[in-house]
Amino acid sequence: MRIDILTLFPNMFSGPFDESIIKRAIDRQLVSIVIHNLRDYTSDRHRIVDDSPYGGGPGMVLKPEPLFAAVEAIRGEAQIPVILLTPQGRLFDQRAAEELATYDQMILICGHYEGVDERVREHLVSDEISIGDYVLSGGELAAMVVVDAVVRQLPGALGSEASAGEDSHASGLLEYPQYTRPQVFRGWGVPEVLLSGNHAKIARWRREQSLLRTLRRRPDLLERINLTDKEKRFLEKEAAAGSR
Ligand code: 9D3
Repeated sequence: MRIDILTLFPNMFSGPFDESIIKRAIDRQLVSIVIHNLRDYTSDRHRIVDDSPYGGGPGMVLKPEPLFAAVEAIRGEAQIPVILLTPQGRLFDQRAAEELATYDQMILICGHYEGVDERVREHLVSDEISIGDYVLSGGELAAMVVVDAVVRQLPGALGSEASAGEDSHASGLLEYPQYTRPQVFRGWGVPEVLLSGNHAKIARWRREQSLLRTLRRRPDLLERINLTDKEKRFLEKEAAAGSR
């Protein structure tokens, strides 16, 4: 996979992509990530990328020319998804990450200022993504979140220790509690079942803990997954107990 990122702040991307899973994926040539400074695609003496909004109002708007020039230079004649990171986009979730992971190439545009010229949305962009309902200063951090979530889906990115399908959000449930040594820390012990060596019992306990945690913290997630009848009865019993 190849990911091109268009930004006014290319320096923001040094660091996050140089560590851990993304670095390994780059080293293994599962992905190549190319950061482009939008200013390099201007053609005026002052390298201007933004201007005040027609009709008046506060702030600045990203001009269309550098964005069109950059996208056209990258894609040539090919049809490649062009994704704008914007607070007005569709909410990014695990399903969206899995969908983007099927692409061979994509171009991410990081917005800034009050926004981008609407003609960019209408005639250049194929998809708009937001990473959540909070205000960021620009699309750069959102692009890094998207890249991280997508790259770890690529076959081979996680190495032998784990597979992306085991992620809690891939199962649709929150993760069960984890413990490691020491067995007693400041007087706090570890659940007996985890020390029992009874793997069937441990698996059952973990599944119940995942279900309980999801019920209590993210009941919205339960509506989107398939539970066995036994699991449904367990949760109904717990939901009734919890409301007492
Ligand atoms: C002045 C009105 N603002 C809307 C609340 C405009 C505005 C705010 C923040 C315009 C751009 C931005 C910068 N944010 C992003 O570019 C962005 C973003 C976000 O702020 N939250 C969640 N996801 C994303 S993706 C890109």
